[in-house]
Amino acid sequence: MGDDATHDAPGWIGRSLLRKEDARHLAGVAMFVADVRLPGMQDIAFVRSQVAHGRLLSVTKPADAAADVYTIEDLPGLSVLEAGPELEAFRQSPYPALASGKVRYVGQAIAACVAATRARAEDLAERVAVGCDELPAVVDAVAAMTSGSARLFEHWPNNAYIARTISAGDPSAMTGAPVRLRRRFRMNRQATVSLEARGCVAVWDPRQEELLVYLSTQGGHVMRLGLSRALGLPENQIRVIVPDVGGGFGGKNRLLPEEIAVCAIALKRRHPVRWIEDRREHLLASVHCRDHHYDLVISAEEDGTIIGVEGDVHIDAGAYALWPTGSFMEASMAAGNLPGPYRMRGLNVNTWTVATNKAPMGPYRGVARPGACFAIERLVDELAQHLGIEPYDLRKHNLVTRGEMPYTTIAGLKLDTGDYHDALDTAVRMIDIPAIRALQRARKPGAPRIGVGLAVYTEQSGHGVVEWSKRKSRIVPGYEAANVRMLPDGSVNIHVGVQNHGQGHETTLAQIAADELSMHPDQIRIRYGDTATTPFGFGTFASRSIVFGGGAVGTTARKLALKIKAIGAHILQADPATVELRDGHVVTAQGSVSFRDIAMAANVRQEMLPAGVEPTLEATGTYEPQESAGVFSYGAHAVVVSVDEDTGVVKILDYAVAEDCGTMVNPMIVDGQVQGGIAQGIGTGLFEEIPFNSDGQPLATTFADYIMPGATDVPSVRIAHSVTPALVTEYGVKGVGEGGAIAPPAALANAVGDAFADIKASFNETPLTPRRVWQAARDAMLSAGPVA
Ligand code: MCN
Repeated sequence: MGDDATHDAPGWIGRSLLRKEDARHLAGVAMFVADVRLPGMQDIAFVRSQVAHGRLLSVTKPADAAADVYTIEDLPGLSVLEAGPELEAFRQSPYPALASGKVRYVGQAIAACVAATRARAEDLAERVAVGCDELPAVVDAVAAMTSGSARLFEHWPNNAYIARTISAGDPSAMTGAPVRLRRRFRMNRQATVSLEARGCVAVWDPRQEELLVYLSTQGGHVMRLGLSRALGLPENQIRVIVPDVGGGFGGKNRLLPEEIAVCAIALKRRHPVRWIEDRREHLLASVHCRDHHYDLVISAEEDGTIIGVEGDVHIDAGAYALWPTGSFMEASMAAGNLPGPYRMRGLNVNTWTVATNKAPMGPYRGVARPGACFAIERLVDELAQHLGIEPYDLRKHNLVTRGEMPYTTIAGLKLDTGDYHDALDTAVRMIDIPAIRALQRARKPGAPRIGVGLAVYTEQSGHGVVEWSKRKSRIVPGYEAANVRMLPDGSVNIHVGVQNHGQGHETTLAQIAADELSMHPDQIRIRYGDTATTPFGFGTFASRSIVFGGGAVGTTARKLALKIKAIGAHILQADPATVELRDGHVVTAQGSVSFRDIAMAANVRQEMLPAGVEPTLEATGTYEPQESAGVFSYGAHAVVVSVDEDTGVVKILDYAVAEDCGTMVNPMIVDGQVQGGIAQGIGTGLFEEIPFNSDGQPLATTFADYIMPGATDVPSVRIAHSVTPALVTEYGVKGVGEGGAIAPPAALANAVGDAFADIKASFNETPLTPRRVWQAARDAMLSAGPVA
């Protein structure tokens, strides 16, 4: 493990150590699901629906290979999982492992074909004939809620999974406000596009009498629970191994029907089967995300004091809710985060989570907050423009101050610690707004337009039992567990329930344990991703691992440290209260004994232990923060763009971030998380979109049509950190995994808006493709009157 050059912290926490896991990735010797090779393994290819909505009439198998083609009728005994929140008002959308009766989106799996290779399985799939009676497709979430719309589920009264109103404060203050601006915003549908797509290998192991499943997921234990329920197999007869995972970003935190089908087929065939999702399947039928519609009014005083926000939010959640929790958080989080980091007196938002004939929606980095941030930060800029105030000044006027912390927003979120003004000031200083204003004034006709955009965000992280049970989640991830074990040679293995899939936990969790045990992180290995060996845990999502997993590792290592001290003191014949741990030794003023000798005694020389002390050096513990409503990281993004008026192409000239995630365990990893999140936020803001035609056919199912930001589109972001430790977590940490992705769409749209401020063009739909930018500018020019 490499060391950092700039370390000034006393222990291992705070050091920019190189990531332990990178060596195998750089050498190309990591092992992903697609690298798993089992004797006799065969491949699965799915027959998928060609239509968005239809009644399934027949599935005809080729006569010479009928036994290798599975429909839902061939997999009896599977249970359909209830998914979504545990709320009576939430309507169930039964999602069978393979289509039954109806298909509800293009790409829904209808049959599974097994063959020696994927190519042969695909050939077989092509020979399966599907008879389908096509029905009108529901493709627009707002229109889906009108009375004439076709219905996805006949037993529902309309197409809403759930409709809720979030209301707080004084509605009359908003309706009677001196300034009221109404705007519509749209954040279009995306895929999660992890580098590694989905994958599942399954085989019945007759020796262990268990189903062995290799799965690319963000949480093996929770997926095992889902598989157990769907397959009707006890959990102690399912072992889920999660090898290296090439990113998940939220999408791999849901159980797919394909994964259930693969396991069910493995139980029938008694030889290993696998399904490796290809990129087309990923874009077509994996977890989709974003897809928000906002119709909002911001109300304010003439001096720019924001009064409140009201209006409608429609979330296009696609055809089914995925296990365990579906997409239900999207609407409540979108509405709950609309006030952002601003003081407000009123909030009144009607939300609908709508079923449409599109692939099911799931969480994606930031979950709802990129949409909410886009809406509120665009509203702030629109209000600033309307009132003739600098957007920076309007933000300063309304941002919650450090002195007001802890501050409960009008939506009930408790912003715990931090200084939003300082973050904004820092980002603005880094970007030098006066210099940009001077550039804008000096612009020659025909030259690209320059604009600067700001966005401030908060990132709720480390939320536990209070928050998840308030949301009526089926799974309440209120704690994490760790098992810390010192082996006879003094080296340490730590098994955790969180699931590293790119975040660097092998390094950061080792840094925490290294501080607690006073030993080198190289001697500590973090192990995860195997339900047979790790304690139960919820996995990695919601930027929770540093708070929960880090807390579990730290507090459990601390427990073990006490035992190490007791044994060491006994060997040194010293009072345990007088010894301390130092660099792999228990030391007193008189002498020291190494962990190696202590571990030998504890594990294989029991006679050396003090009376009453159990052998072995092992501790298991769970951890939850002192308060479970969450701790809020935050930051301000400032971006400078140039826009070509003739083509609408946006280029990023500079990008600066001021962020605060409390104590940083590994600042280099934090920077990487911010930079990576921003790359994805740029994708949302400028490039990525799955449009649908009126028949519900997706129009971007390859990388030729689904545009990802490339290396030249993502700038090297300048990042400034401030550190306001959280008060209720171990070490004062707050999560950081999603923050980078929240603000970029808002900051970019504000920058493009600023570039066209003279003609008051509005850029309120993402991604800001060249066509959309050109069109919005054109519309504004035309409505401004004849061009001089
Ligand atoms: N960290 C730190 N100090 C802090 C906060 C975090 O050193 N104050 C480090 C942590 O130790 C960890 C990393 O930063 O190594 C991220 O920690 P955390 O914010 O707790 O987030 P999680 O580890 O729980 O990861 C989940 C988060 C989410 S929700 C998405 S989505 C996302 C993200 O992480 N998906 C990712 N980052 C990703 N990075 C990669 N490479 N791949 C993904 O799929």
